[in-house]
Amino acid sequence: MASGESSAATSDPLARAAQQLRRARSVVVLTGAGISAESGIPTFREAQTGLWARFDASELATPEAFERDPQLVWSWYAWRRRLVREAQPNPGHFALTELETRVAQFTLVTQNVDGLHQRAGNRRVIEYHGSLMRTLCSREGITIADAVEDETLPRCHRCGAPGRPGVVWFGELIPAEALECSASAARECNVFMSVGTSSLVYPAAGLAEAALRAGAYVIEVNPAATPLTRLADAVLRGPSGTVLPALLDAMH
Ligand code: BV8
Repeated sequence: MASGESSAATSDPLARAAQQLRRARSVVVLTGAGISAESGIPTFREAQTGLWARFDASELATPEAFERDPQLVWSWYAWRRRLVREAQPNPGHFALTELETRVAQFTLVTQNVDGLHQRAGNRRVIEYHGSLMRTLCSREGITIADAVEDETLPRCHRCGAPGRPGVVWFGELIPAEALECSASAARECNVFMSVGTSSLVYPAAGLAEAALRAGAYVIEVNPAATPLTRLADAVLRGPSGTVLPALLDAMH
């Protein structure tokens, strides 16, 4: 039943969502940049700050941008790594760590590359778009370093090609294991919760649709509407740092 925002909810959507989570054997949570916003990390589509304000993130996060100016793209990621190092997980992250202990089969699929879910203590995290914390050879794909913050463009010790962050850029394929594990978890879950994502980027945004088709109860947590809102069974309109702890409290 698609209750979404249009129909007045017959009961409090948070209470309904908590009831579904209490009963669920299998839960999938998909997170986006919004869950890290309250940790001080700008979301992907918000205007970037400072030096990077004049750049569009979705332009920089491409193989073409790296090909054109590897130093510029490398500097952008070095800046983001410094932001992430200075950031702390927020109550929204910790609520998902708590949720993982309450659910028999819990899968956290994150589009974020900041590693904050792991720092908050979640164990089963699928990094759908890779991670800032790895540096790869741009030619061979092997890992050549960890989260280097130095602005100097690193070079592969084997072939001399420029180093690149271990993230998935637009136009690049999602790592096969992440793709398959997330898709099967979405098809098999009782509850699918989408948190802090604009639901614009595919194939990640398709996971909620796959869960819906398989009969899952879909919850959306976001202060704003997204293309998923009208399809969701429960829409929890607010910041995840407030909504998720309240949801865990309501599950008692
Ligand atoms: C693929 C890693 C097969 C890097 C990212 C043309 C050519 C090629 C591909 C395409 C094409 N047209 C379409 C595509 C497919 C493309 C795509 O979907 N494009 C979109 C823009 C239409 N997808 C791909 O390319 C994917 N690969 O399809 O391969 C293929 C290959 C070749 C050709 C065709 C197909 C790969 C996509 C991965 C890209 N990499 N990130 C990096 O981080 O630098 S995606 C990027 O967007 C971010 O990682 C982010 O995860 C993702 C989604 O953004 P969100 O997380 O949702 O963040 P956003 O800012 O958008 O929204 C924040 C939300 O939070 C908002 O809703 C806001 O309301 C909310 N919020 C704010 N505050 C809070 C909050 N919520 C809760 N609490 C708060 N306090």
